[in-house]
Amino acid sequence: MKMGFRWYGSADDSIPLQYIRQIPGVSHVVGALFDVPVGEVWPIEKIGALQAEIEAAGLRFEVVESVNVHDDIKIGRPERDRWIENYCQTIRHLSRFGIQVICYNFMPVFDWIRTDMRHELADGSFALALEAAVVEGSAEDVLRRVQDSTNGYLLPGWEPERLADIRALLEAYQDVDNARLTDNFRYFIQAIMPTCEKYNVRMAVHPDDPPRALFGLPRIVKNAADLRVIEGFHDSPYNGFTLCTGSLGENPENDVPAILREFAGRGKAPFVHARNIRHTGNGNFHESAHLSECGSLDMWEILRTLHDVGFDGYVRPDHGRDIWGERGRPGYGLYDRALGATYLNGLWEAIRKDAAHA
Ligand code: DNO
Repeated sequence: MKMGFRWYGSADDSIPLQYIRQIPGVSHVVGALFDVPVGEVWPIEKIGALQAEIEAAGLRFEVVESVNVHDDIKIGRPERDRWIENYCQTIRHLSRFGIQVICYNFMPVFDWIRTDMRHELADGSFALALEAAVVEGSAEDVLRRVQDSTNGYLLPGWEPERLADIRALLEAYQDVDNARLTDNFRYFIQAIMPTCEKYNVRMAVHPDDPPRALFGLPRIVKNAADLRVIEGFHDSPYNGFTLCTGSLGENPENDVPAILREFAGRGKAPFVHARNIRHTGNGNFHESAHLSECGSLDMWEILRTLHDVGFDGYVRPDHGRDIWGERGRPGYGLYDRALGATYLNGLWEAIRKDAAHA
C-alpha cells in the first residue's frame, strides 16, 4: 500500500508540500493541473513542473486526480472524438513522467455533491454532510448552495465556467438515460484503452458520489453490478476503479468490503480512497473522522480485505473534518486528513504484522 495525500498545487492549496512530507508514512502526492480547461490537452511543461515541485519536496507524483471527461463525451455528441483524442494525448504526456494511475469520473453535470459544507459534530468539529431532502430540490438551488459555501475555494469537478449555464447543460442531458450514458462510457473506454495499454497508464473510475440518481440525471457507477458492467467494456488491468469507501458506503446496501474483495481481488483497483461516513437516517449522512468507531464503516475490515487480496496500489485518506480551528478547503484541510493517514497506516502495520505472525 502506497499512501498518498491530495494536493491542489502551490497556487491553490494553503498546505505547503513540506507539511505533507512531515506526515509519517505519506510518500505520494495525488495531484492535477487544475488550470487546464476540461477537455484540453495537459501541456508537458506544466506536468513536468508539477512533478519537479513535488519531487523537490521529497515526495512522489504517480497518481493524477482527476483528468476530467468532457461533457460531449458523456452526452455522445459528434465532437467527442476530438475530446477523446485530446484525452489520449494527455495520457501520453502523463506517461512521460511515470504517472501510473488516472482517477476520473463519469458523472453527468455534477461531480460529488454535499448539501452542507460545515455540519457541526458533537465534538465541535465540522464535516461535510448530505441531507437527502435537499437534493430532491432543483439542481440550480443545490448548485447555488454548494457554490456559496466553499469558503472561497473552487471545488474539484465544479468548474464555474462549465456550470455557468447549468440549464443548458441539464437540457443537453435530456435524452441521455442510463443506457445511453453506458454506451457513451463504453465508447470512451474502448477508444482510450489502446493508448493506456501502450503507455502503461491505468484508468481508475471513481464511483458516483452519492451513488444514486439525482435531478433526473443518469448515474451508472453506483454499485458492484455497475462496476461489473464497466469492467466488461474492456477486461484489462488498465480499465479499473478508484474504490472510494465513503462514496460506495453512502448507500447502506453496498457491502464495501465485498466490493473491495471482488474488484481489488481481480487486480482492478489501482487506487483506493479511504473515508468513513455516518448514516443518520432517511438517506442522510455526514462524513466522519476515519476511525471505525466514528462512522458506519469498519475501516479495519476494509484494510484487512485489501491486505487479504494482496493489494499493493495507492491509497489516500479522503475528506477530513475541520478541526483545531482550521478552516480549510471543504474536505481537504490538513489536520484531520493527516490523522486519517496515520490511523490507516497504523491499521495496516498491525494487519501486516499479524498476518506475518499467524
Ligand atoms: C471529491 C473527490 C471527487 C473525485 C472525482 C474523481 O472530493 O472525491 O471530486 O476526485 O470524482 O474524478
